[in-house]
Amino acid sequence: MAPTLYMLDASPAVRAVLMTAKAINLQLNLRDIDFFQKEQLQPEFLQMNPQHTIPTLVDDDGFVVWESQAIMAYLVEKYAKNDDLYPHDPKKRAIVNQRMHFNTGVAFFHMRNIAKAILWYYESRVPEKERQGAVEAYGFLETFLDGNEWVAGDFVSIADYSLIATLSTLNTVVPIEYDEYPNVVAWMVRCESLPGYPANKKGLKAAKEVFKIRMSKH
Ligand SMILES: N[C@@H](CCC(=O)N[C@@H](CS)C(=O)NCC(=O)O)C(=O)O
Repeated sequence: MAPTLYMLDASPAVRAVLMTAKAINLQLNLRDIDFFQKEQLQPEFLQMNPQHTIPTLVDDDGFVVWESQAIMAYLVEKYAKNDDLYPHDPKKRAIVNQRMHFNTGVAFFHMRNIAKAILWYYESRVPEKERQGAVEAYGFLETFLDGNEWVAGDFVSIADYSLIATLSTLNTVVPIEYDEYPNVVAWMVRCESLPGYPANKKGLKAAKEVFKIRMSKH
């Protein structure tokens, strides 16, 4: 039986997992979580993941793991035909991990705060502090991509899938200008041709719509 992914495809963290699964040709059993009904706070969900976040993965033997990048690493280790997306080479893996920690601690951190402000607290615009944080993240990524096609160097990794899920979503609320971040914009275009990228499209469109609707209501 396929692993089950608890999800909502507007979530960048979920889309990063969906792209990884597509890239390794892994079929997932998808289970939508209804945030409006606070399904993630129901006892059955909390029993699985007390941190009540999506994505959460349950493998066919009942093994549970959450945090998108932990899920992606697990899926590649267990189901991919090779280690291309998450190399075992210690130095390559260290850089992939660093980029993913950058996603969690910097880029996604601001994305989540912006989403919270607009979707949960009905703010009409991106809070200035978070906008500045997003712009700072773009600047860091611009330097990581100097002389590199992909975020961890000359190979596509799960860090690309994590970061493109976050950056493509951030871009809908804090636009990324080519003049200022040419490496980032060129990388984002390159990502669109990755085998997993189609799995980003539907949820990204949904996220963009929901931000637009909420921000125009003021
Ligand atoms: N660092 C986590 C972030 C997950 C996360 O923040 N998920 C949000 C949706 S994008 C969520 O589940 N929010 C509901 C909640 O916290 O109750 C990951 O990469 O999986």
